[in-house]
Amino acid sequence: MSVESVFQAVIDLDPAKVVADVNAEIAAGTAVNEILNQGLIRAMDVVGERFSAGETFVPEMLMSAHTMKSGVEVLKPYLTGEDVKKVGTIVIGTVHGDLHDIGKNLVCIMLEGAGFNVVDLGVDVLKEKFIEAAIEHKADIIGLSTLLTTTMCVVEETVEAINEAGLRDSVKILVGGAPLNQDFADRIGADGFAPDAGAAGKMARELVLQ
Ligand code: B1M
Repeated sequence: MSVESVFQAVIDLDPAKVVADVNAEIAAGTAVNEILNQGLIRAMDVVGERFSAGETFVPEMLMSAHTMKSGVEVLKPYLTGEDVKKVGTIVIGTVHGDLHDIGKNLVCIMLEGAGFNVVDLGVDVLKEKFIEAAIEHKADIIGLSTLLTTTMCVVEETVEAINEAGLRDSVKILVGGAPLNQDFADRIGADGFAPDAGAAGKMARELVLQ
C-alpha cells in the first residue's frame, strides 16, 4: 500500500477505494500533504493531460472530480487545525463562467485551518454577489478563484467592480487558480496571489495581519 494506490483509485474512478486507501495511508502514518499532492492532486493532473490529448472527455473529468472529493473529505479534519484563533472573515468563490471548485474547496479548508471564518459562495459567482456578501459578512478578504483562461478577464472585471463599490479601504483581494500568476495579480490590482491552497492560507494571514 502507498500513495500510488490512492492515485490509481482516482484514475480508476473508484471513490470507495479512494476512501479506504486514504484512511489506510493515514493509519500508516503517511504525511497528509503527500496523500493530497502525490495521491489526489497528481491524479487530477493526469486526468487534465488526458483531456487535453483527447483521450478522455467531460463526463470522465466530472467523475474524477467526484472521486477526488471523496478523498479530500477524509483528509479535511487533518488539514484544518482545531483551536485556531479567528483572524478574520473571507468571502470566496469561483468567478462567473467557471464551474471548477476542487481547488477552491481545498483553499477553503486551508483558510479555515489558518483561522479564517470562510463564507464560500460556490461556483459561477457574479461580481455583484461577491460585493453583497463582503458587505453582509463584513469581510476582510474577498477570494477569487478561476481555472479557465477564458474567465481570467472575469477576475479582472470582478476586481474592478469591487473597486467601484468603494470597498478597497476595508477589503483585501486574494486571487488564485492554475492560469493566474503574480504578474496577473499585480496588473489587475489584487492584493495577493497564491499558487496553491497552503500558500493561500499563509497569504491570507499576511493580508489581514500586515
Ligand atoms: Co475542466 N478544465 N473544464 N473540468 N478541468 C481544466 C481546468 C483544464 C486545464 C483541462 C485541460 O484542458 N487540460 C481546461 C482549462 C484549459 C484552459 O482554460 N486553459 C478545462 C476545460 C477546458 C474545461 C471545460 C471548458 C471543458 C468543456 O466543457 N469542453 C469545462 C468548463 C466548464 C466551466 O467551468 N464553465 C470544464 C469542466 C470540468 C468539470 C466540470 C468536468 C470538472 C470540474 C469539476 C469540479 O471542479 N467540481 C473539470 C476538471 C476536474 C478539470 C481538471 C481535470 C482538474 C481540476 C482540478 O480539480 N484540479 C483540470 C485539469 C487540471 O487542473 N490539471 C481541468 C486539482 C485542484 C486541486 O487544483 O484547481 O488548480 P486547482 O487548484 C489549486 C490551485 O490552482 C490553487 O490552489 C488549489 C489547491 O492547491 N487555487 C487557488 C485555486 N483557486 C485558488 C484561489 C486562491 C488561491 C489559490 O485564492 C482565492
